[in-house]
Amino acid sequence: MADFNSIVILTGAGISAESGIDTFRDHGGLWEKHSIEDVATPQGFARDPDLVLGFYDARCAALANVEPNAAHIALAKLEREFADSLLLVTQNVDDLHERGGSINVCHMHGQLKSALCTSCETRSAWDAPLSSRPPCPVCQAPTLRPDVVWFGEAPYQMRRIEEAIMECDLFVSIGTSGAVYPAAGFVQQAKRLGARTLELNLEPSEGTPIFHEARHGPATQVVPQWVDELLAG
Ligand code: BJW
Repeated sequence: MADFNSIVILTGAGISAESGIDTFRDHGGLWEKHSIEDVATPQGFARDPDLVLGFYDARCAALANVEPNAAHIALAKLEREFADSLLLVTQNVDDLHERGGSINVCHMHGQLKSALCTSCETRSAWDAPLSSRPPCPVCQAPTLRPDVVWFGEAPYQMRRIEEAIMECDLFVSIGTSGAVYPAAGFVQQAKRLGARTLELNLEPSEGTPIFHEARHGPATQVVPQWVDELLAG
């Protein structure tokens, strides 16, 4: 097995694209169809909660029609080999890493299948529409919102991620444009602390020049190939 003691993998929407989930910034992506300010900010939610709840209800329901792909499955295989020495951090709010077999997934931007109560701040596993204003299972207030991180909000589990980045000797970014912080800054942090850095993306991203190595192509091809190389090496 390859000579790395600790690996951090960051995934973005590109890893789920071939499963049929829209990315955000590609041609035809979500931000061409919806305004970020309207659906991905706390201010947008305050202005028009029905619009926002409908947007996330539809995306949550759509998860029933998609399956994990070869890239998700390859990362689960890698996790089985590296166990606690690998942290899989995803910006994605879908559940395809878990359904692909990954166990220890850090969802820094939250999850579609979770609801956050704005009254008692409890996060509850949730798999039903929120637009009908169901009661919070803990405090009963009808104040559930999607448990996703909007612009201006703090991402989840930042301490855990930063600790893993400090320790890792390999940082791999998969299927993300590198347009959104703090995730976009992880590669620089890892590199500065001495980790080898690798980008796997469909095409060169804004951040490509920062990485030691970049491989471009569809995630379902480049990810399983890289995992096999790493496990053979
Ligand atoms: C394929 C492929 C295939 C396609 N195979 N690849 C000015 C400067 C710096 C920062 C800021 C600034 N002004 C404001 C900020 C901060 C702000 C920010 O970054 N803004 C930018 C616009 C500049 N960030 C925040 O507000 C964050 N919070 C924060 O910073 O809090 C402060 C804090 C920090 C640390 C500790 C404590 C406090 C919150 C960001 C929240 C982002 N939320 C969203 C929505 C989540 C819910 C939802 O899903 O609706 O998260 S936005 C959206 O973008 C979503 C994604 O997770 C995120 C990243 O997108 P991603 O995954 O990269 O997708 P795309 O579409 O951009 O790229 C897809 C890639 O895949 C492309 O490269 C394709 O080529 C590739 N691809 N097909 C392989 N088949």
